[in-house]
Formats: sequence, C-alpha cells, structure tokens
Amino acid sequence: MSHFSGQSILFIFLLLFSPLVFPKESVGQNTSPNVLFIAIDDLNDWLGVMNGHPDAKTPNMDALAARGVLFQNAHCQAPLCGPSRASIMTGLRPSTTGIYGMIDDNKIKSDNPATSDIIFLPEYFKQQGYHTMGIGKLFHRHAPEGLFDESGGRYKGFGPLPEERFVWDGFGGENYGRTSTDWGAFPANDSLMPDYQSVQWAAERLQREYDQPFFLAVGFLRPHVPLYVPQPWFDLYPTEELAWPSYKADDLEDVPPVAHKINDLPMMPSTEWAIKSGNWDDIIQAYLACVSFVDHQVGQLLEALESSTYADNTIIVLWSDHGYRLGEKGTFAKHALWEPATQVPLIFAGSGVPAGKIVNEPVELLSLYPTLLELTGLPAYDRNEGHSLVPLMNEQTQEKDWYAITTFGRNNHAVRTNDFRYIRYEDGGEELYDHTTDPQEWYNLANQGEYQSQKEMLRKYLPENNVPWNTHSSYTFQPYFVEQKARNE
Ligand SMILES: [Ca+2]
Ligand SMILES: [Ca+2]
Repeated sequence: MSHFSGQSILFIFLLLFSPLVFPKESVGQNTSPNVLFIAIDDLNDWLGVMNGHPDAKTPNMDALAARGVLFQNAHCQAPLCGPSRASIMTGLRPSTTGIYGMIDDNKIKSDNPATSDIIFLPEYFKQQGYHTMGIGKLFHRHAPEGLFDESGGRYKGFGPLPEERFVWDGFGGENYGRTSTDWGAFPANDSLMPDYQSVQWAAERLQREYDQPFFLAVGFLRPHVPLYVPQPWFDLYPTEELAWPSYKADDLEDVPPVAHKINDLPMMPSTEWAIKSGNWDDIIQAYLACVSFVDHQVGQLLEALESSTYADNTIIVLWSDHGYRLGEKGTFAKHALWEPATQVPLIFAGSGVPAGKIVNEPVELLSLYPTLLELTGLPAYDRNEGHSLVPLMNEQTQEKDWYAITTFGRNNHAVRTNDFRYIRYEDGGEELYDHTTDPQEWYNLANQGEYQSQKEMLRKYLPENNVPWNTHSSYTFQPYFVEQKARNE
C-alpha cells in the first residue's frame, strides 16, 4: 500500500463510494428498477387488509399488500387534494411552501422562494435518466405542462354523470358543481369510466420496449365524489347488511371553537342530515362500490404489469392523497385534522421490497419521494423534508425520532405518534386523543392536567416555520380558509 499517495487513495475511495463520480449515463443502462406509481383519490382505510370497514371488498389491493409492505398508520401532509399532492411532488411540507389550499399545477413554482427551483418527483427521475409517463389525477389536476415525457392527460371532471343528479336540500350541494356528494349506479359499463381508460393507456405502455428504466404514474379518480360507478359494484354491498361507522352525536362538544369553524362545510352533508333523511347507508354503499371499482382497476393495471417483461424489475407504490369521513365527526368530507381524514393506505411492493410485512409505525406521504429514490438506488435529494421508509421496511423494529404531521391551513397541525394524536390550532386551541383507549378520537384529553407534559413533548414535533399562504393557493369552498388567507401576514 506504500506506493499509493494519500490523494490516490482518496480518489479510489471516491470512485468506489461516491455517487458524485458516476455520471448520469450509468443510471440509464436499464439496470435501475422501473417505478409504477399509483395514486388514488380520497381513499380512506376502507380496504379489506386495513380493516377500516368490515364489509370492504378490495382483493387486488389486499394482494398487493400481501406481496409487499403495508404502512398501516400512514398519514397525509394535508387533508385536501391540492396541497397533499403538492407536498408529495415537491417533497416539502405545506408549512414550508405556503401551499395550504388548492393550486394550479403550473403555478406551484411561481412566485414562491420555497419551490422556485424545486425538482418535482417525476422530474427527478427524468433527470436521472428515466423515461417518464403519466395519466390521470397525479398533481391536483393532472401535472404541470410538459412534466412527463409522455402524458395521457386527464378526463375533465370526475367521470360521466347522469342527466338528472340529486341535489340535496339542506347542505348547499347545488353550489358545489360537479363534485358534490351525490351517488348512483352510472354509467352502464366500466369501459365508460376515465379510470378504466387510464388503465388501457398504461397497459399499452407496459407492452412497449424502452432503452431506459421508466417511471409510469397512474392517477385514479374514484372514490372521489360524486359516487357514480356501474351497477354491479353497488350489488356487492346490499344496504341492509352494511355496518355504519361509529358516530357520537355530542362528540364535538369538547373541541375548541376553531375546530368547529374548520369543520363548517356548507357544501357537505352532515351526519345528522344523513340519519334524518335515511341516506347514510346509501352513501356508505356508494363509497364502498367506488372503492371496489377502483380496486378492480388497480388489479387490471397490476395484471398488465405482471404479464409484461417488467414484472420482476418494477417497484410498485400505491397511495391515496388523504382519508375521507363517511359520517365520522359529523360530516361527509375530508377537510380535518382527525384520523379518518388524515389516514391513508400506503403500499410498496416489487423489486427489492420485502413481502407480507405490515408496519404500524406512524409515517407520512412526504416519505414517498425519498423512499422511491432509495429503492431505485438514485442519489438522495437534499431538498426532501421527509424520511426514507426503507429502514422501516427492512428492520423488524426501528427507533425513529419523527412522527406523522398533517397541516390544514396555516399553523394548524396534528402529530400522530404510535399512541396519540395531538392537534394544535393557530390560536392555541388543542386536542389530544389516546389511541390505545379511544381509536374514534371521541374524548379530548387536552385540558386534563395529567397530560400537560405529554402535550409539551408532542408540541416539539410541530413545524416551527409556518410561512404565509402562497399567492397562488386558496380554497374558496372552506369559508375558514378564505378568512385565514385574508389575514395573511
Ligand atoms: Ca383527494
Ligand atoms: Ca369529543
């Protein structure tokens, strides 16, 4: 070894161990695994394998979980489509970007020092030599112009609608245009649904040959409202046999006033209304029908991958952008910092991912970006605010110093630990729930003396930096958001 100078040893070391000395071309030799990125809109934990609803029938997502890793306690960064997806795609928290509400896909990087030079997740893969393709709802609408090498675009709206739709009296559904909570068996065949057509587009691309690895993203629209799918999906769920979610009529009496304000959603049906009008079981049936429909479409997509030449060299990830309340906490909506609005399915499977594993640690969708980079062997991106989940997939137990944070509006946060959910609103209002005894989050412990030190410990995990609302982000359907943005500092 004596004839090696210090410099040459350093050089050899760098050559062997530093990703910096490998030019991009080395990635493009088709050795990196492909990525199949599956986004589902408004899917809560009503999957067979997650046991969120005892009657849910989701054989395809259950099978995917069985051959991969299911994160049973995963949470979104914002309980609303636009900001949740902006967070996933930028790898940044809403509190860092000020994207608390909806945003035009093309304006995520505009007039925003936090995002102006950010590399979106699919863009990063493209820069590393991947061929990128996307169809359907991936960002809030589809994707920024020109982001994918090949874009299948997105159906305008949420699928075909019958000429006569229900417009329910009493909750202002008529003001909510194409996405109000109504439901029914329509259209006649699955082939008329945009989700079906997205699968055809993606399946066709899985038949092609590529000289680079690919990143293929498919964004499904169901079970987002309106809850229309063909009749056979409704037939899976006879209403007289369906279980109802737990509901406590006086549940919200112990939450702070700001929580009521945030939960005031004029365009959404209330649970009280659904009970009085006898519609609750119909809404549950329709939502479950949509879940089984989208599960079937996911199954068709996975079958197309299985029968392709890419079956053994592809990482699959399936996620939903946030949860959905079907009557829990008084309403039918996402839009809250409570468990049924923040919890999401998150499944990784395929090349290099262990099989048949369930992780109960609380995790975040913010981890999608760094996890996919680690699984594909790409260099980490120093702008990612989330943690890679690969150590959790591979270790039996993993000591970790972070939890799942959800943000709704500016400076309203929830932190979910293994046992607790702690919520702190902008005005100091608080909620604390003990999941070991109260999985429904009915009993707010925040004002009980013995929990003061617990609260202090949990408060330390909340983001300190809460930037003002971004100019291009808003959400006019939530009156509280309009008010909050108006007093933007
Ligand atoms: Ca959504
Ligand atoms: Ca309560």
